[in-house]
Amino acid sequence: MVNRLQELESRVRQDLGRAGDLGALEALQFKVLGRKGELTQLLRHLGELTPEERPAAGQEANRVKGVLEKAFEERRSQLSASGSGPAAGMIDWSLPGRRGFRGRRHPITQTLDEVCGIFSRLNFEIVEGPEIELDYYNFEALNIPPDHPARDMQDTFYISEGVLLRTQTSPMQVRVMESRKPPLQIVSPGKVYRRDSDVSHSPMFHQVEGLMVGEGISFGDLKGILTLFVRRMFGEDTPLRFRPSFFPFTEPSAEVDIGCVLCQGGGCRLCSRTGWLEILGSGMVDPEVYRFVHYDPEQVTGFAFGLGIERIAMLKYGIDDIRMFYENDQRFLNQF
Ligand code: 2NL
Repeated sequence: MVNRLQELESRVRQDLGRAGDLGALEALQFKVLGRKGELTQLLRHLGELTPEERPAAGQEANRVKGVLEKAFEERRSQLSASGSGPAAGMIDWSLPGRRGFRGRRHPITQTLDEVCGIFSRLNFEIVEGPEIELDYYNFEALNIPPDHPARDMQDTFYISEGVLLRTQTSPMQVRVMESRKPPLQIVSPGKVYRRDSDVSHSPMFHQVEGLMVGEGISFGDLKGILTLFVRRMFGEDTPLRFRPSFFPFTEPSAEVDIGCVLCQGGGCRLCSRTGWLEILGSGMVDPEVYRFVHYDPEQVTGFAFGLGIERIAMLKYGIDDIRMFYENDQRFLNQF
């Protein structure tokens, strides 16, 4: 037994010298000192020895185990120091590296930036303002009467008496008119809030409103600017129409429809068989609104418009549930 232990010791010492990297060293250590290794196998036979032989063999086994463990440690630090890196031989340098991944803008942000970009290139200035607004700027100055359904607790998030989450971005435009003299050419993008929730309505959504005020601004200017916008946003050949409508803050008012993106005007479920899709509301600013900001309606005229970004993005990308935008599912977001 003592002989076999010493044979093992000298053979392993030779093998140690030949182990050229940490991987080989690890394998050798496992083969010799592992749970089913050679030394362990030898020790199994200790029990078969006579009581006289046993102490010497046991002592020798402990010695060999100790010196081999030390020898493995020494060889390990030798190999680590001479290799290239802290775990030389343990790293497979041929493995491909991890790919860095690049983030992207949310589809709503992309659409918002695209809309603002179009108006920006038409000389509109981008203005942003508070999401918590006064009833005065959100409703009163926009000629929305106290008994108007939009003012109902059912439709608006009130914070306290006279303070609310804005339901449109027009209050910022009122603030700008209040603080500057005409002419004015602005768009105000941002988040707005309404108590509404289904596949096409979310309690928070994004809006862009625009306003152009000055001497001699006409309905023709409204039609020209909005036609340019629709063509740049949806394509040069997009059919569009101006349809009479009503808003408390504009007179006359018009909604803009584009030919249905799904059926090209044939009639389908998306366009309720009309062949048309409403994409924005607009009109000539009501003289009542000018009273609140001390503009003279005899001197200046102008037009305004408002559009919902989620709706535009849904039509542009063919998305049928608004909630997809807010779930942050990577499989959805990575498509944009
Ligand atoms: C819609 C309709 C609209 C306006 C917004 C506006 C702003 C001022 C004065 C007058 Cl300061 N009007 N904004 C005008 C017409 C329509 O939005 O359907 N929005 C989603």
